[in-house]
Amino acid sequence: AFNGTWKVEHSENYDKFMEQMGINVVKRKLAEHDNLKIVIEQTGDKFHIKESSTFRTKDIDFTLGVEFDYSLADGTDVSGTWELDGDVLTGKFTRKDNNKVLSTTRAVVDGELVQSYSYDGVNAKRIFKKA
Ligand code: MYR
Repeated sequence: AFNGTWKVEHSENYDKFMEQMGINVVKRKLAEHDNLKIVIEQTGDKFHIKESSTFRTKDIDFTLGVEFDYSLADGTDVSGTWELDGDVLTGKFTRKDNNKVLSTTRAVVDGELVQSYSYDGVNAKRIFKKA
């Protein structure tokens, strides 16, 4: 269900979320228009993700339940896991600089990929349309 090419269509409360993450206003303004595109290829419990945006392109490989390292687009390093809860991917990532947790989910809702983000009490969403 997750497989395909997904392009960000709109975001909700993403600026506040990034602010809580400690990202400065200049980077936040750029990030609001990052044209994020993710290509997801799931094979069993293995995922290959190609991320591209105005900031970078990046290949990510992970296996459900297995911890991996990832760097956010602003350079913040995190480590954590994705799990599948029914039809919802649930990610729990810990920042290496302050040990705070960033929680995220991905679910396909009415043909759109909805990704939620939660950090330090602030929630946001990004909604992606299939390309
Ligand atoms: C992936 O599955 O795409 C890689 C792992 C994702 C880890 C968590 C992503 C959170 C991204 C939040 C970006 C906000 C910038 C402050």
